[in-house]
Amino acid sequence: MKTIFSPLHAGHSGQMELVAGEIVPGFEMPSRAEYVRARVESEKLGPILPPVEHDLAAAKRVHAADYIDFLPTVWPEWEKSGRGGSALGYTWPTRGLRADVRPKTIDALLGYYSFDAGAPFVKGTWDAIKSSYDVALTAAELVKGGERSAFALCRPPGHHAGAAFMGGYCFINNAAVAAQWFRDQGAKKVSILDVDYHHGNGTQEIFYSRADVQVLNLHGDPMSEYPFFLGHADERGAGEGEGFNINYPMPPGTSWERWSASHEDACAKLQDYGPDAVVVSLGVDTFEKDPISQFKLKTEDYPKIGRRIARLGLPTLFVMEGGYAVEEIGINAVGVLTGFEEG
Ligand code: SP5
Ligand code: ZN
Repeated sequence: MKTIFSPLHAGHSGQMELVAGEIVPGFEMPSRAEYVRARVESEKLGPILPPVEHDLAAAKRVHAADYIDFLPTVWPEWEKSGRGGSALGYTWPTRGLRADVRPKTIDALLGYYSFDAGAPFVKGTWDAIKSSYDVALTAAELVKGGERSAFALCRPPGHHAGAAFMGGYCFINNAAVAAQWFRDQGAKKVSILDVDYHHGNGTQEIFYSRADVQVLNLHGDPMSEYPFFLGHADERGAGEGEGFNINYPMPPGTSWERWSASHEDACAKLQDYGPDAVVVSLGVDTFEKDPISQFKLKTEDYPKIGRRIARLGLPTLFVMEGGYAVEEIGINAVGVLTGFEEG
């Protein structure tokens, strides 16, 4: 399996985040991608190739054009206003406030285009976002070109980013971009299988009213887990999309037995749907030692995930999402991929 990777991810570093009432260095750090890249090499998964640059048209197929155009302006505007640190909003247009009027200042716009304070910008953030997008599209092109699978080693991740908002370490929804790109290239149906510990609220929002992209999400129950306000089992899609969004919220402490039963059910529903391609939102923050998560998957479980996905027998694009136990992130993520290759 080929891996697409860009060193430009590393410019997105040193950003701060709010955890338990304190501002701390972000869990979503450059070493994550470097550990995965190193493991791809040491396991000899296959060649590691740079991305091809793309314009932003494919991003605007799933995101609002004004949102995408805003992203490269964030850091220059932040600097112009005399700040350093991390560019973050602090006011959001929640219930009772107006989201239909686009404000003008950088602080207001950061709030307008986000759902939390979890997607900070620093100087190199836009270049990292753009490289992550290019990584996803370049890997998707390999699959479209006839490869059985490809690995988009994206950083920053994407599945919390919605049509017009960032959050949860995510800016452009790489998996959603790739799924839409497959559709635009002639795939009739695409499935997104999101195995990240957190609910992929952005992916769900983007495809919620559509029957041509099935979205299956396995995650910590939002009653007690981030992102809290989406991801319940009764969210099944709307209108034509009714029945094509499927959520598997699971309680804290979930281990392989329960998780794999949900995964089995998701894979059966995916197979019934019969897509032309599968996009896997590959987070490994389900790991027992993950510092921000509550599931109990073990290193030995990850190859089993890959083997099960391989049994679907479909062209498969793996897109890197979360995973914060940095020492093990490479072992676990590449474990899924080597399991897939064996399966
Ligand atoms: C892509 C992805 O995995 N995004 C996850 C964003 C999670 N943001 C919320 C982090 C909350 C951290 N709570 C820490 C509790 C530590 N005991
Ligand atoms: Zn996650």
